[in-house]
Amino acid sequence: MYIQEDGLLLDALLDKPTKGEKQKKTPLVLILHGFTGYKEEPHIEAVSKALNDIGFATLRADLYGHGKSGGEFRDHTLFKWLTNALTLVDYARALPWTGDLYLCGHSQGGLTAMLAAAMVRDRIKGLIALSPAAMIPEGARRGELLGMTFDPEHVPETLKTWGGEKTLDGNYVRVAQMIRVEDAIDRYFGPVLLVHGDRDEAVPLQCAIDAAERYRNARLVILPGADHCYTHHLDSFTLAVQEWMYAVSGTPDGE
Ligand code: FER
Repeated sequence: MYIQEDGLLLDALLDKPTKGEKQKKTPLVLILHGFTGYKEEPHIEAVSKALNDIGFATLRADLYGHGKSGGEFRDHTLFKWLTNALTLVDYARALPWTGDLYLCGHSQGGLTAMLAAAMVRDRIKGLIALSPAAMIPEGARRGELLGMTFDPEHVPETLKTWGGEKTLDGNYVRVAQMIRVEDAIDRYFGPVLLVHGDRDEAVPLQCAIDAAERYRNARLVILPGADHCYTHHLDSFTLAVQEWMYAVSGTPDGE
């Protein structure tokens, strides 16, 4: 299924709960993948299924320049991902059967969800930030991204991703330099779950610790031994999400 944003096609998957069709309205969680990620990654599929299993519908989409959606990887920016998130929120809200809406994102998608939550705070019931890459804006201002350094006052035309396999336009950096994560955190008052592995090789655990401290109503779950995508810890990861969802939403499947 494709969701249109102006001329852009976003390839999306909408999954209904495996049980809990009793109630009139079904709560829905929008799930955003990370940098170079896509909606069928194991940890994205795992959290989607875990939510479906306890009565939540999920909407996953490949974001600009990723997966099977439109746009080139090199041209993606956090601004573009943010407008994608707003489009997806509007799409979910317009479905006739949707009840409460939640935002969930992993890494750069987690940062995007944090920014979007501040913008649609009146429209969502909760925020789940998974290994959120909240250091990207400050890294862009300092000239430290993707394991390399550059002059932040003279942003390079292009940057290479870690292995050098992908090219990213300098506009990615210029956009990231404009974003203030603290402002987004301060503008969101609702409940937040942060999940982060203490063996994350891509995003420092400190990102989740700092965010959890600054949010008014946050719970932080640190997964011992887990890497950036919870490779060998998918069960403890999804259990943490389910437990928080039960606590925040009551029991959508009526149990
Ligand atoms: C970086 C570290 C991590 C970075 C991006 C990420 C653009 C994002 C990771 C992810 O979304 O999984 O330096 O620079």
